[in-house]
Amino acid sequence: MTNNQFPEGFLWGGAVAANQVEGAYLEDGKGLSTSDVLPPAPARFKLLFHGKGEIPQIEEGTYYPSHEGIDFYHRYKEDIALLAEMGFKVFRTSIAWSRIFPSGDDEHPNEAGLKFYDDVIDELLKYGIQPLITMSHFDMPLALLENYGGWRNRKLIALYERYARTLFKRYGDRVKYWITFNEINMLAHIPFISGGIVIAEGENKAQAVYQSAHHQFVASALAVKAARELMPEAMVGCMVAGEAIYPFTSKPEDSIEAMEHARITQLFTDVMVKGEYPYYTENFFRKKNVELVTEAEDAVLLRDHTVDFISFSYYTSTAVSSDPDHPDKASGNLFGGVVNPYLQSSDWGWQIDPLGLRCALHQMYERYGKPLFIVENGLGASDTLEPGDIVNDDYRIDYLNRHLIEARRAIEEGVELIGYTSWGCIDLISASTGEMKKRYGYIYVDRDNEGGGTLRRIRKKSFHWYKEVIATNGASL
Ligand code: BGP
Repeated sequence: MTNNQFPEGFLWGGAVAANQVEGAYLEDGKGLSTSDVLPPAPARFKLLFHGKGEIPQIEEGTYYPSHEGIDFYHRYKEDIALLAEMGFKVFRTSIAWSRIFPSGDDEHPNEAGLKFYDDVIDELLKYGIQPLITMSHFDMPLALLENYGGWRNRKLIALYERYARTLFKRYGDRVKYWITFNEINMLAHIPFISGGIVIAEGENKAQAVYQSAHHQFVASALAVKAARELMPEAMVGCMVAGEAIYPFTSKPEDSIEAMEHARITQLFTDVMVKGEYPYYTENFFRKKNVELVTEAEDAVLLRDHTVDFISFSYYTSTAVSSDPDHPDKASGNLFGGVVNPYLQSSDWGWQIDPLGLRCALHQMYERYGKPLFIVENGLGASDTLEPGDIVNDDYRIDYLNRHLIEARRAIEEGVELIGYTSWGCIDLISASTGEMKKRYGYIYVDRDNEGGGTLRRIRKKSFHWYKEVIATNGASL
């Protein structure tokens, strides 16, 4: 690492997810997925967090932007060419489980679905871009929820393992980097989209959440095991929504509260990285009235098949207060917390904290000592397309620039960071709002919330900025 550059071979790129870009939601044999039945905001919010006690259905008369996405399904060649123009070394996308096994438990995989990802992967490799594949990113076949109850049912472990083995056999010769579940810790916050679980009226949510999480942990361990057998060179990672956590004041009670808040995510990472539940689990579960149902072999599977790297998203930090009546609750932050008076917020209320990224990197590296990969980071903003096809997104450049400088500092300070894929490198459908207008991309997509627009792709100012960052391996920051 010289002249302010990142380490040699650093994996620069961007990230998207199938259900937020592909569209073609019922094409070529794809089954309905849990993300397909989520309407845009405001109706979406309630479903994301709590469900309605029943499985949502597509409502006639409602427009679902995600059903067409940005039409990546048909335009991936044009999009990948633009990513290549920026000099991407890696591109993170997910595979829609419902394209491969439309009902989740079908006897045979859907060849047309498999073929689509063959084509995407080959197109990436044509430009020397490594695919980083998330196997489950906020979607799963809806039939698994209807017929099994989603991840609360242990039977999903075997179905996921079969799905994983199908992917590894098909793509293992070309894909080195894999992630088993996107933001697995978000199960604790948005259980429907994250785990395909609907919480019934009056049900103990924590019981459903942690039982489902346990099943995902075992499924992930079995995927790691399968990867070792089928693709010995592959790297399999876990993925969590990351955050820096601060006590709101120096009051000791706030520190204790912040520590407890951190444990929610640490439980997820500990199991997948260290291979066992952390020491505080028994008490943590007792307080939440959780009684985990496990099988004898689970502990051994978890212990023997831990991940190779830790990937995480980072958008914001969280200030935690012990005062339940604190007047300034953070809005838009899925982690909860209160407003941090030292930080500014995005238009969606997410507080902007580049130094927090450096804290998060250190906290994770100190705890686990494994390679880290930032697989999401970025600013959701509503851009303006000016005459002459110009998008002056200086605010985005500023956000990304400041975060990358902190990432570089963390590397200088000794953290092993292997790559950075900013979120939504091309504009896409927002996961939390289901809408198009919250944009993250270097590439503008001419599409509005109502489905209007030509879908044309336009390079934003940040496109040229990022190209330079990659070309200089970070020295231009
Ligand atoms: C993460 C998800 C992504 C993504 C991102 C931005 O939680 O992994 O899928 O969308 O957040 O969130 P949003 O789209 O709500 O702005």
